[in-house]
Amino acid sequence: MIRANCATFFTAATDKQHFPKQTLPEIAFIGRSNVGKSTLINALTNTNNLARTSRTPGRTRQINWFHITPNRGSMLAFVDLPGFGYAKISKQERSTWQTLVQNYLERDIYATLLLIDVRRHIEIEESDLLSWLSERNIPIIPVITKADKLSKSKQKPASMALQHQLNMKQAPVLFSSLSKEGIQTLWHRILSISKPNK
Ligand SMILES: Nc1nc2c(ncn2[C@@H]2O[C@H](COP(=O)(O)OP(=O)(O)OP(=O)(O)O)[C@@H](O)[C@H]2O)c(=O)[nH]1
Ligand SMILES: [Mg+2]
Repeated sequence: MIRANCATFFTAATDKQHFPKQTLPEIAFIGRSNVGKSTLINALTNTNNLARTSRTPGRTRQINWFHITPNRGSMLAFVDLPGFGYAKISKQERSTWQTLVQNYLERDIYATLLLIDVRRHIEIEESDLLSWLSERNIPIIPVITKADKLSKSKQKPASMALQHQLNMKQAPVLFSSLSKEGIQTLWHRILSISKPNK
């Protein structure tokens, strides 16, 4: 079984000046507000509150870096990004968010986990991100979150529909924080990321 032997908060930033120097391969958790990014970081590291989660969308307003030592492979950084698509914020806040995330996406990101709620599909924000990441050859692992919100019989069709939309060879990973399904599959996918030649 793959797990994190050690997982600690490293630093947070609300602007580019405070981004840490890149010392570890960074795995970025990206997705709509409230999709479950912080929850997934906690599930992968088997913690309850390493990353702060909330029922209120727009909880994570900064970028948070966590240092992770898996029991296999070398150290990684998990990077929890603030979510996009949250309607109830001011124009000012939205533009601050956009600048922050755009600046982050300029970094040398090792890989991304793109999270999509099982009840939704790819919208403009996700497809913009997908183009940005694939142009830069940044590997993307799609994750379907909140699998428990759909019955077992509806999960597979939802996953296939999303895979089709994404136009990817590998199926997205189905994750539920209640059942914890998907955690081992995700760890395997993270640790076996092969980087395309740049
Ligand atoms: N039922 C169910 N609820 C989940 C699951 N994952 C997350 N949630 C809930 O969804 C809400 C949002 O989770 P977060 O992890 O805070 O979401 P986030 O993507 O980090 O949100 P922002 O920081 O606002 O961008 C919380 O109430 C979680 O408990 C899941 O797999 N199943
Ligand atoms: Mg969050």
